[in-house]
Amino acid sequence: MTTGEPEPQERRFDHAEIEPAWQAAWDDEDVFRIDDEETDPEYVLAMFPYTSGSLHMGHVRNYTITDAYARFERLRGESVLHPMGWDSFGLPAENAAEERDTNPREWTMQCIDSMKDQLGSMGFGYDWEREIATCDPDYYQWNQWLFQQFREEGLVDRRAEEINWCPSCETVLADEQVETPDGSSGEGGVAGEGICWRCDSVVETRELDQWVFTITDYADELLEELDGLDGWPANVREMQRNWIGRQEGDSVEFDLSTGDAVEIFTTRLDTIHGATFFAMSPGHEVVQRMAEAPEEYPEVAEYVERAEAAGDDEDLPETSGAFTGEYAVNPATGEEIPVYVADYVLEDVGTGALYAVPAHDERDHAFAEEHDIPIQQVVEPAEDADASADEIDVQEAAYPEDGVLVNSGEYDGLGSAEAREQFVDVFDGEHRIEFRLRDWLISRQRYWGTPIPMIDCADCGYVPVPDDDLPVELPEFVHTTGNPLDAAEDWKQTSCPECGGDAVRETDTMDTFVDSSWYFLRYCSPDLDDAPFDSDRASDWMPVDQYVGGIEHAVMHLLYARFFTKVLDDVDLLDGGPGSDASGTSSGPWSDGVREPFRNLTNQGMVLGEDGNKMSKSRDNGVSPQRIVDEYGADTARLFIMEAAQPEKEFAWSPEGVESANQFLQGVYELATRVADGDEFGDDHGDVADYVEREIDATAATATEEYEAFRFNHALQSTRELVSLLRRYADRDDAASEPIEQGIDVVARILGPVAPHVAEEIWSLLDRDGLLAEAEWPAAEPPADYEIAQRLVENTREDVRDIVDVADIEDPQSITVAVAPAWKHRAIEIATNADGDVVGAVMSDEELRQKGNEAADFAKDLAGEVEAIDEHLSPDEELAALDRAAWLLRDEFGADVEILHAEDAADDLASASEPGRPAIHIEE
Ligand code: ANZ
Ligand code: ZN
Repeated sequence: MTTGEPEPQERRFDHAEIEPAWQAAWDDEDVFRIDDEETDPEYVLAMFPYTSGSLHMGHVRNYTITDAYARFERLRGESVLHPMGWDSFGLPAENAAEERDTNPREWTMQCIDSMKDQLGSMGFGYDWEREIATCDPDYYQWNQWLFQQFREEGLVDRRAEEINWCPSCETVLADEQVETPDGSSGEGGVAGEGICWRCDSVVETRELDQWVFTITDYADELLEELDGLDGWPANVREMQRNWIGRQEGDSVEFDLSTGDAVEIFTTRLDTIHGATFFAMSPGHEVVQRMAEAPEEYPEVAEYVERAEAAGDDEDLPETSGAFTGEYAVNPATGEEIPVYVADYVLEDVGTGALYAVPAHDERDHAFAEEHDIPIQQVVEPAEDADASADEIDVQEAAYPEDGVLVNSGEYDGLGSAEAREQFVDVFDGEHRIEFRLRDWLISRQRYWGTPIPMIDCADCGYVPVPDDDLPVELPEFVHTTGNPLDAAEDWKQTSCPECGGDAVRETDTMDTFVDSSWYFLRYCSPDLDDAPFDSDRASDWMPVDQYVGGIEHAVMHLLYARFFTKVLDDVDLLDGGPGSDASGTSSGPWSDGVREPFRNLTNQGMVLGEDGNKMSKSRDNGVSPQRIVDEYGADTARLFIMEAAQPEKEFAWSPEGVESANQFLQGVYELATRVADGDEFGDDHGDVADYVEREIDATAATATEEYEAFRFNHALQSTRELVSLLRRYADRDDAASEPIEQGIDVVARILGPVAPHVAEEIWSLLDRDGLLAEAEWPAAEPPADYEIAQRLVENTREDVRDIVDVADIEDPQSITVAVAPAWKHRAIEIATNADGDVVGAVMSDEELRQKGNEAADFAKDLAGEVEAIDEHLSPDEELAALDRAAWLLRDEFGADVEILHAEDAADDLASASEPGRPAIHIEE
């Protein structure tokens, strides 16, 4: 059988040859193009890349996932929208332009060219007709137009905002662009200490007039509709929930000895009798006024100065603060309590002022201990609480739970919740819902972004640029230390659209998160020149069915995109979702129209370096995708990545893993060439062939299920198992070509989404019609009784191994396997249906009673384990399953194998057999 076999060399594929060839073939056939007329295609989207110039492994992983899924859906007959574009505005382009003496546009365009090549060489299939770049005026004019829509809708504001200022980038940073020195983001923003996400400089605060989108108008809906996003990871929803940070509480006024009435916000109005001090943030206006009178308030002035400088050179401890010398009257007790300025009171949370109850709040407790302030308990555990009243010592630690009021005068004995409800009225307060979410500050004092389309006129104030004058295009780039738009004098000077007088253009550009908040809509109609997108088509094609990208976008990008989608619905650019659906949310967010952009979300895990650390330049543990493609080909890289872990999990790069992926693909290819050569195999279709064919069907079924669930690695694992079975089978003397060809055909189609070039190559070796990329997914019915038969075979093989082991058999000559007699099957049937008296039920059967003691003993055994009895096959089915698998035993032990019905076996063997557990006899 091995005569005339070609040299192994010739049976390997050359990735450098086949990959570009198949990429060109897909292109020629427009495989990835989707027609505008298509209705509701499967929308598969990867977060578009920032145009840095080179793809890293994180990109490759992200895009392999969506490409594999898109190809899978296409094979299943879906029309699939899988577009790609460029998040191409942003500061790095400006920095690069400075360093390289070029301009941001040129640099960005070069980056796009090169990244597009790299994506192409990975074999990713996009509809390039739909390519967009956010730095293209055809794109960003719609940012400007949408800005005007938002303004007319009352969602744009210009106000003095305390901002994070990076002195080295000379730009405002969003809170999320300010990182804590340990690398986490979103915590170092205004009033915290933090460093710039790009350059690591220490961030300062400044006050500046800024443009904002009032996203807080949508806070409630953004929060509520998270519940309906059940295709999103729970942790992302939780992060959004925390970011929005809804708090329900009350505000109450306290009179201060300064003469001010200061409003506080509390979620625990029930504890008001226990307030032992009052605290305000360093930025609170009353405190600021004190700080401006250092002769009167020297400690306040000094502390405020320290707090404002904090982060520059020193960090303030959590419990830092200063006594103001003033007192506040507690409206509940009439008592005077000392007023402090304290850093733990945040300026932009609530009202920036609070009454503190050290007995029931941990931060207040820590502060009270530090400053020797009394601690007064006013809540004790309710009777049904986990803790009992005498276990609680509030001098030691705060008791923060709800409970029953004590030391609260006439209100003693009242429950916390009732107390809160009554106290709002009693203390003339107001019930309030507060959000942590701030309005979205979109102003950036940088060049490489969308110019905000406003004109500043001395007489008319800020006037919008009329739609007809859009886009406001960026002027030529100039090298300067500050904002290049400020230096572009000719561009800046313009006339007022209202009065015609001299006026200047706004020189702020938009946060690039604006660009990415609606790009998924532009893909629906990328060339439209009279609207940002075709509303009908977008309403039909949206939401994105599968959105895949990094967890670093879990909060801002996803929240902003959700906000945009809701506003676009409200201004009738999209066609109503649940928010405009009178029947409310009971029908879920997807029932009708589009008010949420992303139905299913996957955050791919990190690709770590070989050393298990995050890949980074400084660690020098990065692996360049280009190098892997050059050495092994895109398919190998893609397969390795998809086999390494489920999409959400991180994994470490492994050269052995890459090697193994490559060998696997070469092995499949080699087997395919043997089938294609045609003369090697016979056509004798025996039991073994049946076994192989069942495995092929089972693998197709598993792959379908696992691909659907985004567990590509599981699908690939069973494909590997099938391939090794096919190879073992192919090496047998009695191998028939049909099952092998069928197996390779199915393997090619399962591998198609992940290793598309090799799969095409095999497809053409098998002489199939057309491109695999446009073929059909294999039928995925698992064979009848597959799992139970499989379990029987596995258990039997395991038992044989045990016997060989225990009996110390060196060279087994024959193995006899006897399946249980029909009567035992019958007994089990009766036993599982009996209620209560198992032995009675079994023995009342005429046929079984004739078996006498043997049946009685078996029935007794059954009685003890009737609950644990597994589903099992009939004797004939058991025999057939074992017959099909007999060759596995034969191969493994080099022995003759005989599978018998109990009725045909020796007595002792027959009586030892049980359904699901055949008896085994081994001869040496
Ligand atoms: C009195 C009180 C008593 C509070 C008590 C709590 C427990 P969480 O922790 O999410 O429930 N707060 C109000 N404004 C603040 C600000 N600007 N900076 C920092 N903390 C502020 O948050 C609600 C509580 O945070 C509020 O309820 C307030 O303290 C504090 F036993 O008021 B509480
Ligand atoms: Zn004017």
